[in-house]
Amino acid sequence: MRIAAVIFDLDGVIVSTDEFHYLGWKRMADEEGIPFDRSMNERLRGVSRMESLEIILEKAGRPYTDDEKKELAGRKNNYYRQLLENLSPANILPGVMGLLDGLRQEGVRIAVGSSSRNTPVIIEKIGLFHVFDAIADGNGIVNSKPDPEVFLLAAQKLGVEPARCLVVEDAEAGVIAARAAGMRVVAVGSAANSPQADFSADDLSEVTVSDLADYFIWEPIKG
Ligand code: B16
Ligand code: MG
Repeated sequence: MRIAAVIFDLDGVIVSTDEFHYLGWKRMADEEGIPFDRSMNERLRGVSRMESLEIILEKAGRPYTDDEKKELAGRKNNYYRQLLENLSPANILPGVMGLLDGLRQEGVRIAVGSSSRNTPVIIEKIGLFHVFDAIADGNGIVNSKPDPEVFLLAAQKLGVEPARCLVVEDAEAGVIAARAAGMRVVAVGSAANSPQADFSADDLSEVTVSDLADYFIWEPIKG
């Protein structure tokens, strides 16, 4: 199947906000006396805010009420938003701009597919708002990755059938979501070498449009 669009995950693919998520959760967990470390954090990649909290609370010494859970998730989000304050185009990860430019030159449509409800503020701060043809994020979906909903929404917004979309992901949950959407997958970072990925790399500085052309055939949608 010929590829007409590439859908990029945000945290961990376009920008390293994954580290800020970790620091926000870690601060909240420390305050609550809940054990939390970087290996547990790996399970939160691509997973929604409330589902992430439930994973952290597996290690809590007591049950939390729904109101308490809302407060904990809100507190973490405030810490996270403070860390986002200083985000700028300098935080765009290596290789991203070159790949976006190369895809544009091929006439391939580009989108963001992220579980994050903070996607609009992040894309604005890194100066890429004008660059994407569509943005699908946690504000527009009910089910987060590994459910395919966010990627199917991105494809719909792009006007491209799912089988002609390629997803770039750093989370195993995102790789599974992309496959469930019937899309091809490039896996980077933590998801590199995922058995379900079509192509893997440590990061996007190692991936050019011509590297991908050995695996995927570009065919822009006309009009
Ligand atoms: P928020 P992605 C995901 O973004 C993150 O990987 C995940 O760690 C986070 O919990 C989720 O967004 C929700 O984020 O709290 O900002 O709504 O990787 O799908 O771009
Ligand atoms: Mg991610």
